[in-house]
Amino acid sequence: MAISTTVEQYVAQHANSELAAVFAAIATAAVSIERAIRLAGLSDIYGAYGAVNVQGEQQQKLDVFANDELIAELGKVPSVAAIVSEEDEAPVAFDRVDGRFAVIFDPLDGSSNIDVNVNVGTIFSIAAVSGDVVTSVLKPGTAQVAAGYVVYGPSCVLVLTLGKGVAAFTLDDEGEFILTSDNMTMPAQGPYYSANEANAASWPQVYRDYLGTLVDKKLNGQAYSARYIGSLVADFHRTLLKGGVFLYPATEKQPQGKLRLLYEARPLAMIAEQAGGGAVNGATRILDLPAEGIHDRTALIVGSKAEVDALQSAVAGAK
Ligand code: AHM
Ligand code: MG
Repeated sequence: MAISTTVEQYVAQHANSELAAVFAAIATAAVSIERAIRLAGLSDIYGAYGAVNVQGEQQQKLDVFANDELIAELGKVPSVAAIVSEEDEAPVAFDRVDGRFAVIFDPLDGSSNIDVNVNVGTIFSIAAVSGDVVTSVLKPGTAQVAAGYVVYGPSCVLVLTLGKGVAAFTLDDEGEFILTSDNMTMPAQGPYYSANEANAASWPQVYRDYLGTLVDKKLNGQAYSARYIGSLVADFHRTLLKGGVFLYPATEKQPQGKLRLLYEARPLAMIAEQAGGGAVNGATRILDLPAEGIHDRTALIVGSKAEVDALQSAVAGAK
């Protein structure tokens, strides 16, 4: 029988034991979150928590549960200096001499799908901390030490990059994430585009033209189908495996874009690039974008190289 590798073992082999402990904590929290989601209908954990988070959004009970689990597990790891969460206005800093990482996360992404038994996820980025926590986590995405996500779906899968390729782990019946794909690569082009087309009338014109190009098979003759789940992790995971492009451009209502730079766009951009794809905000590579605040938003176009490059050229040409 083949010997199975857990996520903690993989990170210890490919990086170091301090980072492995951080991933072990994320995996432990993910096991609890996965169980709470899977059994949600049998407990009183669906629905609104009754509070509004820093984004002005209604927190769901499962959002709060996921956030608490991650903070509790990461709080036990000596090398974690601080955490930054979508659900908390300010970083939570742990006063530790050994603290050298900040873990930045969206504890449960896909709010609109939480109550309807559709895939949701946890997205995270790990940054090195030296000195001030906020200054450390605002550094461009190229400075990320590692990034990953967990998709809670028919299978529960954790995908990560340590800056050298992308690997996936599947949750087994014993509560361990076991390596199931090493060296994942994103197809170079097609066959899906993924966007909330209800917003198309308020996108910049160049995005409407770009989508027309895809629909008319004018990008290397490739035929496209539409796929949009409305959970970023699930839409990204499909794009990683099958290829194509996910786009959430700026809208009139959200001129900065909707998705969050630090804990949605940056980690997924790092994974996309490590898998051979790309991620831009339109004209600029996501990983090069500066951040002003921990909850900054951005437009996000992420996916296969052919589609992302074509979009970036179209935006540059439209200026
Ligand atoms: P959330 O962090 O409140 O869940 O919002 C982010 C989600 C993403 O998962 C998804 O890509 C996007 O919002 C969907 O937005 P929309 O419903 O506007 O299409
Ligand atoms: Mg989110």
